[in-house]
Amino acid sequence: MYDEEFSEIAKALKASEIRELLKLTQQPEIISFAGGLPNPESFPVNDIKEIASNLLQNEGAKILQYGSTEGVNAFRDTLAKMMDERYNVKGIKRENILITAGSQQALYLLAKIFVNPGDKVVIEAPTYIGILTAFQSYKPDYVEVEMDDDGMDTEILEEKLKELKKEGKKPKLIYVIPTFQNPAGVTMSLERRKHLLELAEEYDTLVVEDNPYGELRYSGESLPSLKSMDRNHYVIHLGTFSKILAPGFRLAWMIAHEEIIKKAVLAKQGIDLCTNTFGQYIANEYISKGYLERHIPEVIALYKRKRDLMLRMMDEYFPDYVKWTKPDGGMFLWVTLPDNMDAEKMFPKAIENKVAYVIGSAFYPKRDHKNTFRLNFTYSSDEQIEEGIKRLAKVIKEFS
Ligand code: PMP
Ligand code: G9A
Repeated sequence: MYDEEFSEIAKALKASEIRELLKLTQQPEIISFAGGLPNPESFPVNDIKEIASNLLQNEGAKILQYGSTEGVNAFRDTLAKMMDERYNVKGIKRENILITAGSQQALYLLAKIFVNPGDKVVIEAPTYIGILTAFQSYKPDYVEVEMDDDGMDTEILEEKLKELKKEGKKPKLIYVIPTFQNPAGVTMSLERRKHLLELAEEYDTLVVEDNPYGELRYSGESLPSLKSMDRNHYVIHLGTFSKILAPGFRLAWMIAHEEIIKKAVLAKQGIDLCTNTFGQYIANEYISKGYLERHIPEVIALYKRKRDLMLRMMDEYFPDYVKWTKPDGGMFLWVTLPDNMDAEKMFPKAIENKVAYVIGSAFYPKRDHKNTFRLNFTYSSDEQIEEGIKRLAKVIKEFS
């Protein structure tokens, strides 16, 4: 229907696997390890109620008004301070920060301002489904770089950059989720972080550091963000409140060179004029009162318990021909079945057994690597994790 009316871009739009799965897994009897949902127990409802009602009482007129496209100034200043004090990112000014409606919107803005059809964009393989959705209308040509337990293999990246250079090509962006990657759960080592930045400079290519999970570390040593090591404005850093406060706010921030922020602001003006002002004032208070600093350890304690439980259950119940990553943080782990098993074909069996995951091929632009899938360990209750892993182990054994 409406074939004559819909644009070429609209005709080419495809649904995000995760968004579609969310509908399916909302059935209450299914235990879902699919969506990357925070646990609702982690939402600080009472603190937000207190802040919102004080704000409404004292500053109602201001906080309900339209705001500037860049974001509320006081909030941007708070974020600049937070980037300095919490993340050791120095020299950030208001002008380097754009507030976006989730980092999903930041990804969309980056596609809009950087990508022409056929431009090379380097991604980790596997990568976040949402970048494939955000970039789809801009038709990039993806260059996939494999990962191992230390994140993106930068030796392979170097080879690929060299090959491209020989052909007279240079990628527009290198997109990475260096810390507790979605979907693989792995973290890029310090050596590779340094190497990646050296390559960015040598090949004069921008790096997008998407960092929704960096605060959620349950074990191991913390590592510096790429942005904190970036001396020459090669890194565009994306942060979000979705996983440390609540995704319903749709609040995130982009940090980049002023000229990039200016262009992204122009792109955003045509999309939504500005990000939700009320939410920005609430989040600003939440940080300024020290609530965020107090809250993050609570989220970490909850998710550490869930990660440990899922790993323990998998150790006990999964057959030994199945392999999986052991994440030090974040929300996901990545499961690899033997080569001859197809997690896509197994999926209906999982649903019959009332348990869900995301098929791994959805995280690859070419939809290969069919023997893999992703599990989320943060959303389910402890009882659901125990029962769900037993169900999944049974499905795998019956299917193999
Ligand atoms: N990037 C990555 C890697 C993600 O995992 C997510 C959410 N799952 C997002 C971006 C988008 O998050 P939001 O729009 O809620 O900030
Ligand atoms: O689409 C969503 O709800 C965000 C979740 C992302 C993910 O599961 O990776």
